Amino acid sequence: MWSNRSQHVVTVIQNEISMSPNPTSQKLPPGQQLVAPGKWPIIGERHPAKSDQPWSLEIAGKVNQPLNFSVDQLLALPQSKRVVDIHCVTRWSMLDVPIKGVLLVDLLNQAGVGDDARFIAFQSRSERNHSTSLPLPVATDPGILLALEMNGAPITEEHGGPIRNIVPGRYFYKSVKWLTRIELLVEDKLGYWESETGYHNNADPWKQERYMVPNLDRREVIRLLESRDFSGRDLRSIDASDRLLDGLKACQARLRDSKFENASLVGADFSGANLSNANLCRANLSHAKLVDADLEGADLSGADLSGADLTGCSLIGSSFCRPDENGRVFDGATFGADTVIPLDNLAPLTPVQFRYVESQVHSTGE
Ligand SMILES: Nc1nc2c(c(=O)[nH]1)N[C@H]1C(S)=C(S)[C@@H](COP(=O)(O)O)O[C@H]1N2
Ligand SMILES: [Mo]
Repeated sequence: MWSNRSQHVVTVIQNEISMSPNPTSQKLPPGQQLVAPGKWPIIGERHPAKSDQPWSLEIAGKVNQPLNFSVDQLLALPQSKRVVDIHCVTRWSMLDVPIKGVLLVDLLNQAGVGDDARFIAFQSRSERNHSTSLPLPVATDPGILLALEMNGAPITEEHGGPIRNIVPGRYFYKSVKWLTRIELLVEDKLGYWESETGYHNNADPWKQERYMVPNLDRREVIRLLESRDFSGRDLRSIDASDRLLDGLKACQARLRDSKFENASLVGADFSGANLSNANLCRANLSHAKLVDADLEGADLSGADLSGADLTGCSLIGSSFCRPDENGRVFDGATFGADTVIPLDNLAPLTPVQFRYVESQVHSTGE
């Protein structure tokens, strides 16, 4: 009896706590500050590209039925309202901004998302063809609106009118102004800020995913990307997924816990680098030098290793394929006749991994 009662009391208290509005401090991600009321900065591009054509929004790519809408047609669709918090990577935030527009999922359902679509790109009608992208599961969150109104009025041109996508829970660079094209993709296509400036491709403000390298500032990241020289540097936990880094110099670089998923690293030099626990899935490492690299716990499933040199690298717990429960393997790395991987190096692999690599090296190499 008594214990039941006290449980009941506890439940009520918890409900009260969760239903009271979040205090500002709880809604402000780390490292962010509120803008003064009514002061909404303009960041990045200030105007759309000049055009004689009336505005249109296209849904294209991996869809069953490509679609095209005029602004009037979008306004005639059911409109949804949301109240969102906006967090810019340059550390300002605005809380409780009312927005109104069309639900992205409504348009996607109308177009029919193709079975092979995994990413979605949002493209602006702007001079530099500004764009950004998201994994499809993030984008189909019902919270994502294609906004036509903010703060109770049509979006002004400088803030992205007539229409911009608003992605709650990500830094504001995932919300493009002057949205004109939505493309469903099989492979991710890095957006403008992500590829030019090294902004993080996931952009979660609660994890402070600002730049691809934690603890480097914007200028340092730009310089790093331009130089393509990571040699000797401590770039632990860098996220360089999907990036074009052919010919990268990364001798002796400290790249523990890094992500190079799907990155293009043709001819890259990782000699002596620490790549322990790195994610190199589906990376193009053809003709890369991995001599004496530490690849312990690294995942190279689906990587292209043709012509790569793995002499002397440490492979404790490394993966070159994914086994399922039945011992079958998929997502195997590719090896070429010219891949150099001495059998001695393979000893620390698990039996499944060892068998996979050995079979590949023997079937292709002499
Ligand atoms: N077309 C376009 N969209 C863009 C940008 C841009 O430069 N061009 N900048 C992004 C960034 S970094 C931010 S913070 C917001 C800024 O939107 P605002 O100018 O309306 O505040 O737009 C995002 N969308
Ligand atoms: Mo931003």
